[in-house]
Amino acid sequence: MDRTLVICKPDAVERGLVGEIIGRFERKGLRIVAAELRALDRDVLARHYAEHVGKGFYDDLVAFMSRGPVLVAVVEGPEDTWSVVRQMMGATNPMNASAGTIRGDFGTMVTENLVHGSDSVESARREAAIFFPDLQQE
Ligand code: IDP
Ligand code: MG
Repeated sequence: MDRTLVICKPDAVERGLVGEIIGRFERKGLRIVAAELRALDRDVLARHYAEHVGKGFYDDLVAFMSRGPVLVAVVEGPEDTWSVVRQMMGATNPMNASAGTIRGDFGTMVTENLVHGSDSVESARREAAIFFPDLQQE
């Protein structure tokens, strides 16, 4: 089994799309093993988005990600579940994301792109430990 971190971003919560997004993963056959609605502050975002600290879009990203609650979840499935989730999310810029993906179906803005998914097995482990440090290893 493999686990990955998913965040339904503030725009998804504001627009009432959390059920739609999580429902897609469930209907695919993935399982939710942890989930909580949370407010993310600068410090936790700096840990989560460590690779992006200092980039041109970073301040906008933090402002967006902290403007309202997010749904943080750990999703479990077969090998390379992180990759399946990324395919279902679509390209980072929703204007380039294929129809049938979450970003392709619901988004138009690169910052407000609805959903986060870990980009590797290592990222998934690192990110899940930030948000759910007490979650038992699979
Ligand atoms: P990802 O979420 O598809 O993995 P990353 O490159 O890791 O994309 O970027 C993290 C997040 O930062 C994106 O989901 C998006 O919200 C935001 N972002 C990335 N690139 C840009 C940009 O060029 N302008 C504005 N926001 C961006
Ligand atoms: Mg990323």
